[in-house]
Amino acid sequence: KIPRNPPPTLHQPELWSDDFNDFICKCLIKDFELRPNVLDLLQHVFIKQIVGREKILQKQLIELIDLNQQIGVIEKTRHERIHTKRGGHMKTQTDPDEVDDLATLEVLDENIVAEKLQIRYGRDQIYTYVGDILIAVNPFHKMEIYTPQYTKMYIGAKRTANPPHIFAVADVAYQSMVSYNTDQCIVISGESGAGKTESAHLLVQQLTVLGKANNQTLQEKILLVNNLVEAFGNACTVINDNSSRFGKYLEMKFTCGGTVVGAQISEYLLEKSRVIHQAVGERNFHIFYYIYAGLADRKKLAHYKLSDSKTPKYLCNEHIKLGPDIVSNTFYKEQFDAVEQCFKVIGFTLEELGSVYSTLAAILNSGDIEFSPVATEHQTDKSDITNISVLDNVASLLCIRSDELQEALTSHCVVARGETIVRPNTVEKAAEVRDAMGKALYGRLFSWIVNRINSLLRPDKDDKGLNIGILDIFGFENFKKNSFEQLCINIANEQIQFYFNQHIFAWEQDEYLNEEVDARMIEYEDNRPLLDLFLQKPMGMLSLLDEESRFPQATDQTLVEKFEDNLKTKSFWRPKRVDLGFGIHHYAGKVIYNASGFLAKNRDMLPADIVLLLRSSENELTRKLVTHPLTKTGNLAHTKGKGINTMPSFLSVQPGEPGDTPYHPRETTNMRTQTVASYFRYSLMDLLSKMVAGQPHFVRCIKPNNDRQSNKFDREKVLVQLRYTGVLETAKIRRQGYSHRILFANFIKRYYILAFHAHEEPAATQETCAAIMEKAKLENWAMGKTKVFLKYYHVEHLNLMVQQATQRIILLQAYVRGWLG
Ligand code: AD9
Ligand code: MG
Repeated sequence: KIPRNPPPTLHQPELWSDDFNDFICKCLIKDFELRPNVLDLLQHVFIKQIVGREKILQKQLIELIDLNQQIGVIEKTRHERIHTKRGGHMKTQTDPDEVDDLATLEVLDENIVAEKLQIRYGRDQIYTYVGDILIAVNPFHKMEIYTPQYTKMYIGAKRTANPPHIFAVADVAYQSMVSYNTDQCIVISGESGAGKTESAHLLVQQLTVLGKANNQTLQEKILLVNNLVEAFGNACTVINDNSSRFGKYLEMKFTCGGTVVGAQISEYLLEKSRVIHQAVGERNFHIFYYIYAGLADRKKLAHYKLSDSKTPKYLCNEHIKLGPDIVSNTFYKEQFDAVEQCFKVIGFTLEELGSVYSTLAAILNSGDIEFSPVATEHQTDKSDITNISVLDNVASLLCIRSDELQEALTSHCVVARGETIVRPNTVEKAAEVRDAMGKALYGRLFSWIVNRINSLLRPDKDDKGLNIGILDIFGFENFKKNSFEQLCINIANEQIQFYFNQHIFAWEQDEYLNEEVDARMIEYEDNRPLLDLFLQKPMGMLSLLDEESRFPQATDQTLVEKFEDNLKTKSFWRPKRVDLGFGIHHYAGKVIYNASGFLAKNRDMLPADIVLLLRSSENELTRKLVTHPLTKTGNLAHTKGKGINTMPSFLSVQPGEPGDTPYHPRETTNMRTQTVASYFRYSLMDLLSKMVAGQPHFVRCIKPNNDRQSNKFDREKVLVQLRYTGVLETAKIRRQGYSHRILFANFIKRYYILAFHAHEEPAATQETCAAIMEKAKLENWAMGKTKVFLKYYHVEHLNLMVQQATQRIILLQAYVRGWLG
């Protein structure tokens, strides 16, 4: 029976009579816990019309309750179905070997963890959780778990409803972004060949679906970005056929409502030296082989001055004799077509494409320029070019004058007491200049492509929006011979490990103390001393390297001696009987480096004569690659003869200007002091600042064997990785710790509808939060002084409740609106 006295006004529910309130509550509370929201619903859409319509209202309410019950039944069946499905062929709850989450293990030790992973791996269950962290063991074979059905299965699903999966990580990041209105950051780590890049692709794939791009083309473009930059930035190494030779932070841009609207990439530290030299058993960047085969296929080799019978020097490697094979390689041809397609879809013009190919061809041709010594009356160290036709080819491809190129390669200008003197280059020096030009052109071309992609995929509106960043850097490397590149790569990994530790252990434990939450402290391996060893100023390794790079007389030998004199820690040592060798005990193991070439690689000079010449090119792209803002100030005389190691102007635009990367440190400081090490340090800091701004999610890739074999699980190899990545400690802290710490006000803002009326404004206190948690029937959470401490599954449960509540309200509202016509 409906009581009389309905509320006098829509917005004054406090004036509603208690018995009317009670009645509605009793009707509705019976079947679901949505009392406040259903009240709101009634209040907003049809209470006003109640007077005189009690009979109709009664009927309609009964219908509404009916509908509500039906939705409840549907939800219940859906849940049961999912569970039965998993019980059927994925999971039997009683199976003691079945652990989706290592943090739930009764007994935690490294052997048990490795064993569980091995059992799962044997069943092709490559993903396992450690609390909220995902472990991905490389399957080394194609798996049928990335199909559209799987995509669908993981959208908005409760984590425990499905087996662990990389798509679930994408989903959690996406849902957190939308729910909390905060940027997210997914950090993928693991050694070379562990599966980081593949994981990054899968994340982008799932996120584009979640972000429901309203136009197909944008979705397609974003999916192609990775393929394009990887054609230029990846190469075959002894460890991985598709090894990333640069670090990549891909940010997917969303509106506040969660629609994907663009993407931006930051690239870090491309291994340019690979252009001119590859270690035994390794290859140059993929694109060189692709373009060679692709152009051959189109009978365009001659147009780009490439031979179909003689392999360019930069592609010859003592142990891989590719020879003319490249030309007929079908895989390369297909890849070339695919890359060209990527360029076109993303929006590069045909003219730009032509310039990109010319630049690549120019680099390949330039490697074949040969020099021989010329003895003249006064000088014996002059050099000459022996194959002028090759020189002409390079000049024509770069649209510069051949005689000027010859001049710039075989001589250099020195400015002494205001006078410019031309000095000849020795054969060695000329070859160095040639190689420096090849490396610089390639490095700059790569940056230009990335910048161009960024300008083409920048979101239309300049609104703040939200983003999810995906970090995929080169993995930890330990080769037979490790050089400057490996040192930088490993420092970057050291930094990422530190960030992980900070998040998982340090900050979490600090917070328990501050908030007076009772939790046992977990010991972990802190790699801070190592980071200090590398990055500290002025006595860290990179600073010492920079200092030494400034002395013209310094040699790689004096550099290692400097290291030895200044780096007094047990993580650094000089191995006996290794010339120029030094050892570092990284978090991931001991690596012996060879300092040969460190100074030159760090200085990374491109002679000013070459820069000036390239700036005179008739090709717009070539000019762009070397245009430096210094020309605008007319300040070039200072650089003449000294070499320029600055970046091209398209990288130097101020933050916020369209078309370019947000910063460039090299422009702001004295050019002569700018080195690869200082730039590297800067980019590392920049990367970290981006990462720290978002809420992190971690994916830890594990390589199950060194032979790239599927179904082979090398327990020792996995144990080492588990040990150095701190998986065991992570499991412990995840089991007993609280991964989410939410300020009272934020917590209440998000979850109050689970326990309060929509119009209520409960105080931001411990009591309010506790009321919500109790209402949600959750246990094992903790209350701090200012924050609620939750385990990851609490958050999941709460979010699911909110989501269900909203969905149900939407359905009921639609229904009620239907009555109202
Ligand atoms: V490096 O540090 O860039 O050298 P990554 O990026 O960690 O390395 P990558 O993702 O390139 O490794 O994976 C190496 C190879 O493992 C791939 O080329 C695939 O052949 C294989 N792989 C990795 N993950 C998967 C997967 N989820 N399914 C199938 C995979 N194969
Ligand atoms: Mg990779």
